[in-house]
Amino acid sequence: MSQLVRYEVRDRVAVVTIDNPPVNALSGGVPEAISEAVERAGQDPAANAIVLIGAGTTFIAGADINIFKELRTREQSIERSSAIHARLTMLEDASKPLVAAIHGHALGGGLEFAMACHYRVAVATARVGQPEVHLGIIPGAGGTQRLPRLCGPALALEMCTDGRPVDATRAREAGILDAVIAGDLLDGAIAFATARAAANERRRTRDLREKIGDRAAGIAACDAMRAALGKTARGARAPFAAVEAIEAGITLDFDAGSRREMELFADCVLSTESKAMRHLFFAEREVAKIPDVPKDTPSRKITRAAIVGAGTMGGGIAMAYANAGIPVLLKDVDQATLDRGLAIIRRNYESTVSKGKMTPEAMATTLARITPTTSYDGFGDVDIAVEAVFEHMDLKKTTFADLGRVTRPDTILASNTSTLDIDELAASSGRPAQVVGHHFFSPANVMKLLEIVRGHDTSKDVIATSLKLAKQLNKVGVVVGNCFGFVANRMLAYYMRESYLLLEEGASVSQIDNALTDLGLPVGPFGMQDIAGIDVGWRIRQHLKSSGKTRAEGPQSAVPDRLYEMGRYGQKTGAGWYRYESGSRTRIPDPIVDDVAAEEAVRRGVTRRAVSNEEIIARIMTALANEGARVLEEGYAIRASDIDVVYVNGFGFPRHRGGPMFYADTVGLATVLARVNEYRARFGDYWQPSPMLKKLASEGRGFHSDAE
Ligand code: T1G
Repeated sequence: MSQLVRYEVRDRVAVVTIDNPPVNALSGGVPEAISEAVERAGQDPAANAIVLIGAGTTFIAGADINIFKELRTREQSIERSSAIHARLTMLEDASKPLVAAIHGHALGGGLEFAMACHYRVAVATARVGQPEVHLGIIPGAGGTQRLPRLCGPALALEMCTDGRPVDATRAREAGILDAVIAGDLLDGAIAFATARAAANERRRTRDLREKIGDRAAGIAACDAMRAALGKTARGARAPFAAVEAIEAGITLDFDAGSRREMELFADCVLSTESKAMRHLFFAEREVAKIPDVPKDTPSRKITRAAIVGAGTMGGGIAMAYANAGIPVLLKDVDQATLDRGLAIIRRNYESTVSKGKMTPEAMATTLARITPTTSYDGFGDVDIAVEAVFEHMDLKKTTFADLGRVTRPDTILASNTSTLDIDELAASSGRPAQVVGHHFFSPANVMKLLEIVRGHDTSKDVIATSLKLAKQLNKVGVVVGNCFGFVANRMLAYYMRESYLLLEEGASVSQIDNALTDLGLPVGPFGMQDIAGIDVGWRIRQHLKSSGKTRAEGPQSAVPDRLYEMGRYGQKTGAGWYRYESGSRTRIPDPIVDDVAAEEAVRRGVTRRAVSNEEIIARIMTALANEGARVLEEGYAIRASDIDVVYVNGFGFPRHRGGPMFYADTVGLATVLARVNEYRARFGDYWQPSPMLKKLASEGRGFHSDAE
């Protein structure tokens, strides 16, 4: 018997334990060893029943995602799926009651193995799910056929299209689980299995059809889900494939439905969409690995925090801490400013409660964790103090000098600056080793990204603590270097430069935004700036101008500054790149902006022309990739995949495109380089190919050379 699966008989029940740390993935050899053990139990006179259980922290977290890169052809994928389907059918045909005992997670292939068992029991903290769409695939081992047989089409459609796991209570109520075990899981499972054996009961999931119910109603549920996905999937294909497979389970028999699932799975697993999303799965785990900050670097526990600045960002950050259960002081200069900030926080929670995503009790408890103050009293007791005042260097330096004075010597001092020099702030605190950038993205209580900006003297334990804190705040922490705009905003400047120039050349605001939303972004460059505020960008440009710098080389379009001078700051002033009816966030194209763009084109001697959506995407994505290559070669990002994680979690870059660097690989770096050179010839020398881009293109490699 392989080391990956253990076999023993306890109380006349064969216990088959999967032991493939860290998450009992169905890596090579595991499915085979499970079948062998179940077969052995079938012939073992000492056993009346069988329990399948996971060692360590979880049941089975699914197929080993690494294996998918071995799949090259549709036929190969279907052949592999057929083998796993046959294996699960064999389990289902076991001659003795087979019970899956679930703790931690039963995800993807893990839940599929459990559903091929005759019964499923779990501890109350267990979660079960089909998260395959997060990898750009669908369940490939019968999940789309067995799940609706256990819980009905509606929940199966929900679970297979949003990929979120459900908790044990809901799974029990829905019929996915047969029992929730209060005490020891294995003892409970053995007792459950023994009772089934005594009653000579075995139930094959594939034989069940009752829960599938009325065929027409099932098809209608599929159509309704397709309609809903039309609004939410933003171009991803896998959720639609999951609906199609479930529909096959409703309209066809088990074998035909399974066949359809295998075909749809094969199409998905070979797609660029799936490669992009699998890339991100591992990329979001790689970000926590910092070459010179080993996993065992001591980190501190963050139990109390303080935020300076109760504006949009400060308020959102305070909510992120309070949501994570961490009491937080929220300071601002005077009561009126504080009250304005608190009112926004309260409104945000009330809106969450009104959507049924939070109970009024939870809102009260969470709000109580936020203590407003106009003084530094209590700052001596906090483990971290976050500065979130106006993006103005002198104001921030004063704040850091204060924080260096009022907090404990070991308190971490973090700045939410989105562009300014962390080392300059660190110097003013008097203890640079404790200073780090924690750049949140607006709205800070929602956006997943936390850019952890490492200063020259930031200590390793502050970095290790920041990474752990990011997880505690339910964020994805990415460690980046200290250059102007760090990674996210430094590259964004090129994204915006090309957007402004394309506007002057003849594209419209909505054409450019629609081209990016068609690619899968939640909002285009202009819609995004209207949310963040045109005044924020203006202030950063003024700061740079004061030191003779610009955010990106090349022509600086005056259009955004002119909108600022016209008082058009975006949603907050009812007009920006778009105009907005009072109280509405619906973007209405405004010809005034096109007029300003046309005037600036004349002023810069630009001939306006029709611009295609293809050119818009090519220019913007090429600018992002080229600047991303510079960020990498200058060492401000550790890996290209870190940049992808930054853009996916900070700006909603579509996951099914993998991020700007992965996207560039799918275009091909030779093409990206050719485009840089084409634009240099057409627009000017400010288009300079990065040496890394040239090198990789000449070697026929990608930014993720180890990628599939
Ligand atoms: N395959 C390979 N490696 C995996 C893995 C998997 N399924 N799941 C986790 N790992 C690695 C991960 O990269 C990390 O490695 C370590 O385990 C710990 O993970 C046939 C086709 C279970 C909720 O999508 O959601 O089944 O960085 O940091 O926070 O139809 O892991 O340490 O080197 O995430 O405690 C479907 C994926 C597969 C679940 C635990 N299953 N995993 O979270 O740990 S497709 C999934 C998770 C499939 C079938 C289909 C989470 C977790 P390293 P971690 P965690």
